[in-house]
Amino acid sequence: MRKSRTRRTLAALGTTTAAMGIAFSGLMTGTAQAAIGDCPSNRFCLWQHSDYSGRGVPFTGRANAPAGFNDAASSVYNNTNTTWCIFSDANYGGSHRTIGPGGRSRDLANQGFNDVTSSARPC
Ligand SMILES: [Ca+2]
Repeated sequence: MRKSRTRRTLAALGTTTAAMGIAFSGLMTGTAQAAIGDCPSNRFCLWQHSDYSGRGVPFTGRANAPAGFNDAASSVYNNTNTTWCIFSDANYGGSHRTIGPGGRSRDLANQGFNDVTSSARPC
């Protein structure tokens, strides 16, 4: 029950921010209980900590990391049908890692990319 209410909240946030033209669709809520299932369909999601925990940020399109989230991502789930890349620098610069459709990493340290991501986009 609690989870479905959270999903509706996320959907509402996504609609609001999309109308403003922001590429990431609002912050996922319930940070203490964040989970991979909180990543909405057709979103590319980053989390502050490993195992899809801590603050989560769902992207709808290319964007730099939002305020307070630069060099913070420790896990990732690509809940889209498109390959995405995460970059070590803003504006899709520096080194990158590729996450295929449906791909995930529960700990970006395994890819040598913990607390590194500064931007993300389909690639
Ligand atoms: Ca982190």
